[in-house]
Amino acid sequence: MEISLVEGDITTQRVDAIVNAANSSLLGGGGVDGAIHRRGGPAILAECRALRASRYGRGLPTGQAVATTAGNLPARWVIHTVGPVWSATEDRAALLRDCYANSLRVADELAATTVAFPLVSAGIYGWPVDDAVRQALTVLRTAAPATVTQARLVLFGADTHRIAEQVLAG
Ligand code: AR6
Repeated sequence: MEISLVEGDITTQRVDAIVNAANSSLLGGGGVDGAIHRRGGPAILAECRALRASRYGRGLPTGQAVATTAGNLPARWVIHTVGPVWSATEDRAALLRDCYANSLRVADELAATTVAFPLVSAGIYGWPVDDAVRQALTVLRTAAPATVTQARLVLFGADTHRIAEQVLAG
């Protein structure tokens, strides 16, 4: 799988699936989640509500992923995942890696070939940007998905993009 880093807004990416850094409620929020629902329109929220009324009555657990339509976005699907909140005292990195691994698994189930990821947990959930990039790359570099051939990590803002490039370069 080819991995690329781009600076930009995930809602404008022309890929099969974009990943949303959601919360367990699946009912929207700020950051990437807010932007996706705003630009994608009400069809996304309608499918999220249906998921809450069926498979995910208690919400989507941290580390898991589920797909909906992408509504009016250029992508075909939104894959919602829930990152862990950063903790200085507890190592939650395995849950953060689960977000990437499970999102890729869902993308494969959809037969997607191109997927764009935001830097899950690195905004409102407080994860340090450099380590968030490291965890993302750890999964993306070792993954061997069936249909996904391109993974794009979309970094919001020049500073975040620069840090990600440094981590990628090792
Ligand atoms: N495109 C790409 N990246 C973005 C965009 C965008 N349009 N907007 C923000 N980012 P966050 P989290 C970056 O806060 O930390 C929501 O309320 C941002 O700069 O979106 O997982 C949810 O409902 C940061 O680098 O997600 C949850 O309650 C990264 O995306 C909670 O926030 C992730 O920041 C999830 O927090």
